Amino acid sequence: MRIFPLALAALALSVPVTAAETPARLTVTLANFSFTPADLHLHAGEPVTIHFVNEGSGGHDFTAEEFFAASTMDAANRTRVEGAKGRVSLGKGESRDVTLTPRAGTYKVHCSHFMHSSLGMTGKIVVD
Ligand SMILES: [Cu+2]
Repeated sequence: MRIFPLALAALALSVPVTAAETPARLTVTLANFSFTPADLHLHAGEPVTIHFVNEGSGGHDFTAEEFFAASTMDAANRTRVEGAKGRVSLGKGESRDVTLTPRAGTYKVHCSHFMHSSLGMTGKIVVD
């Protein structure tokens, strides 16, 4: 019966990983005055959930009109990015998840609050 634990281990390894069907998940932190990470690298056609969290002392947003317009998402997620505005607005301490499927391209990101982009709230998204 010494082979039995090995057989069990082999069985465990062969079980399909169901997590592959759930979207990849990443976090973008908004702060005074930065996005972390500032540059996102996503895979075209692969669903992803982006968890936006505002750790700043006031409101910030993640504005990427072209990125959100080019991405595929359902109506609920489209609402979370304020439709055509393509923006995730968060008050101090707020967070929001957006699930979408990105399209290939390079997109600019900024915070639309007055002066925030000049203070460092810019970034980019590369999808390939
Ligand atoms: Cu800001």
